[in-house]
Amino acid sequence: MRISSVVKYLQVFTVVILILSFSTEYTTHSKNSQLEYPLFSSALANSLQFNASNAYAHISSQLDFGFRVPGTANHSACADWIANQIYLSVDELLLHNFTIQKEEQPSYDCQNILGKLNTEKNNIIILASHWDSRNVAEKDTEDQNLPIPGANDGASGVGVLLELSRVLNLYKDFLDCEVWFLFLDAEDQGSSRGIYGLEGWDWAEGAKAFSEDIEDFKNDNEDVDCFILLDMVGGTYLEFIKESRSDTNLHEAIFEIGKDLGYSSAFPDNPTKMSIVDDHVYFDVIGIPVIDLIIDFINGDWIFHHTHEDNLDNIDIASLNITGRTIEEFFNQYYTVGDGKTWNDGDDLSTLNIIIISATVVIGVFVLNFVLRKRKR
Ligand code: 1BN
Ligand code: ZN
Repeated sequence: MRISSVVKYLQVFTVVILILSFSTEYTTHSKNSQLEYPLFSSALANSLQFNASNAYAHISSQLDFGFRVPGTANHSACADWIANQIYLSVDELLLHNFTIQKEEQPSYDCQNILGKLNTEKNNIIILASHWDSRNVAEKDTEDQNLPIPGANDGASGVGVLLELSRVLNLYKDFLDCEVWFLFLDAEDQGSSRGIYGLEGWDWAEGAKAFSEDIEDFKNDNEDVDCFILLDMVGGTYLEFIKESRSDTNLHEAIFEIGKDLGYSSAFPDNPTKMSIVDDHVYFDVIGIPVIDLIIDFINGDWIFHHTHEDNLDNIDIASLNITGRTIEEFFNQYYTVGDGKTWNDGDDLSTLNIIIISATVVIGVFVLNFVLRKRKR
């Protein structure tokens, strides 16, 4: 056989190997999407501890304080309540006080609330939600300048986090991570449709302030693995989106767990893609893998965003259950002592495999080519 033919065969072989290695990665993904999901909760979901009735009661308690708008007595009373509640289930409670003062406007006292569980561990998972409620109802047809209850937009995430803190505290000795329960203030007072919640404020002011000071809250030997934001997780017709800044591996891991638990309508195969300014943005900016578990509040079926009807009537306890159990199972699968799994190595490993195989084959072709040419001479 002539040398040029051998080299040609090898080149074809290289292309075949490359195609095969890419298709291996593809089949890993498509296999998952061929699973059949049960219509209702699976046996696995039923074995979890998250109690959605507790989360619902926490939402109701927050609404009892009235509107949680910065600068009001309701706001500080609710902050104290959240701090007391989270303190029941964590090792350490830290308060991050900050002020917001926009030109010509008064200064507002704000507070992020941080509960730390398993402080002896060095890898941190941040579970976050905003706790303030919006001062205006710009999307309502009436009383646009009056505040909204924020049952879903604010209180739902807090309710789920408080219940998750109870559950994770139950089996904290089996978790090989530290968990931060982070309640962020001043998320919801930015401008929409030309109307500010509080004059001149940006969205996610509390997250920005905390991300700037995060080093004051952690030791040098600690690292944040990921940041999971729960925002509007308790409404009827729950259907999560793929937010553009959300880490792809983290998003896939959480969606796969949700589907495996039987929650395929909340975690659809082809989620709506959207870009949303929310608390997670500032944690992405400082290099932490993030996910924003949020609905399509613009074109989705939950139509009460920034209206007076964002109240308890439009909360669905099933949605709280879906969100809480999915996050609980995320800890079971990825942060249980001895499981050895991480949510962020799947695709990286496949990519590494492809690079190694490709490099080996290409180098092999060159070496063979070189040897055969030498022999010919
Ligand atoms: C998201 C949830 N946001 C507030 N609550 C931010 C936002 C609201 C961004 C409206 C764009 C439009
Ligand atoms: Zn909002």
